[in-house]
Amino acid sequence: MITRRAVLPFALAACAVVAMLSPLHSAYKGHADNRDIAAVLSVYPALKGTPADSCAICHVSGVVRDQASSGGMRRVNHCDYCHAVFVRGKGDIRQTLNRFALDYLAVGRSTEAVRALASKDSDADGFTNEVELQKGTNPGDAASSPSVPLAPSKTYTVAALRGLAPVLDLPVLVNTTKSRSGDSYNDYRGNSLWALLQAVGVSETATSVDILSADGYEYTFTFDELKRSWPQGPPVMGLGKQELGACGWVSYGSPRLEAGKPLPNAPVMFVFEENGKPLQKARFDEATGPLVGQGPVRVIAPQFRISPPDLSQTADASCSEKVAPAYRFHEEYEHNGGSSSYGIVAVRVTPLPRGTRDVDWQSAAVRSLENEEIVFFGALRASEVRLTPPSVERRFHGAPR
Ligand code: HEC
Ligand code: HEC
Ligand SMILES: [Ca+2]
Ligand SMILES: [Ca+2]
Repeated sequence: MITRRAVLPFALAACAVVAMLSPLHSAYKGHADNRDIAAVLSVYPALKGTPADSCAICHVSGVVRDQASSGGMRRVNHCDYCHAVFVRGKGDIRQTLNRFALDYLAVGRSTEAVRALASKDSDADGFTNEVELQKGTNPGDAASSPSVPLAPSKTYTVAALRGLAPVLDLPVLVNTTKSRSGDSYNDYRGNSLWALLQAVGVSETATSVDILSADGYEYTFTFDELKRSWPQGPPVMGLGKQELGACGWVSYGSPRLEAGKPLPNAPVMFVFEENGKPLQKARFDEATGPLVGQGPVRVIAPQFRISPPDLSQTADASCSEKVAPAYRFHEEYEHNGGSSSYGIVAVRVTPLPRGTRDVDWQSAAVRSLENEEIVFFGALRASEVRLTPPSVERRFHGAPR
């Protein structure tokens, strides 16, 4: 599984320059090569931090095979779609391209290509590519255009959100692939995401959610995954710095760990406190680009398949020799660091109601972090608005504007 913390060094260097100019939300920066985003932004610099500044204007989301979900298929966001089809599936990258991207490829995949396509209507929805980029709709998807109404949305302050469902307090193992912060057993206070979605009011047609972070990271959970409380294994003690010195990679922040005793079952949670301390509010680090801090709300998703902590994928061979084989890096272990995303600003409940499109959560991302707000949009039940407690701050845009 892919984890996020590890940003490639050259991506870092490139981000530093951009971030100093403009510490805004922008296309996710975990990849070595962002030349296509750069081409779009060099023609439209004012669109930095808007929906045009995303891999999604060219790479599609879709449905992929997944034995674990009911029906054997799952709907995934554009990030996971490419990782499933192109990275893990070793398929053709062109399967991930929409009609705008195919035109862009055909005319040379360059800044010139973006210019040349300005007055073309690649997806034949009646709006030119340039108008769509400027209005924040997708130039490669006919279902997204300025004439399509926004999906229903409700905005909550984090404080109000917490009050919508019982607060849980659970120790969870977070196993990362190659994060510098290692693996951890911490106590988390938060709400079951499924309980929150019930309180927000999701429609019967909804099957999954995309969790959207301020830095453009997207992660999809199916409702089947959210409904469950997942069994966890007993903690594996003795893998910290105390015992293994520089090779130690596991932190034991929870005071409730007992060797041999399984951790309690846990659902996927929206979390606001770790080991008794509120999460530090995420912000964009002007020097490096990526988000610093995880709050005010992050996801903690327990492992869906129990596996013990394992060394980082990039750990030194000398460290591997010091630990039992079961705790050396195992590709096949579940690394739930990638599903436990943070700096959350929006939740897309999918599939969107027919004839509606994404709200612009990107342009609002920095403000959402500052104001501690989260917008839920997509397959929401309009009738639920009246049922929401009066303390809850909300807006509802269901109708065409
Ligand atoms: C303006 C359109 C556009 C945008 C924006 C865009 N891509 Fe692409 N991408 C393409 C095209 C076109 C290809 C080439 C496909 C081919 O080689 O046939 C491609 C190819 C790729 C490949 C395959 C390797 C390669 O470079 O050919 C990866 C990986 C990729 N894109 C990731 C991303 C990511 C991640 C983002 C967002 C940070 C992104 N792309 C944004 C159009 C785009
Ligand atoms: C069109 C293909 C494509 C899209 C879209 C795409 N990725 Fe990737 N992703 C890749 C490929 C290829 C790799 C492995 C090589 C690399 O890091 O460039 C990768 C690797 C990663 C990694 C691991 C980096 C590391 O150092 O191990 C993360 C994290 C990641 N992607 C997150 C995302 C997120 C978040 C999005 C959406 C905002 C996204 N990706 C969209 C193709 C894609
Ligand atoms: Ca169009
Ligand atoms: Ca369109």
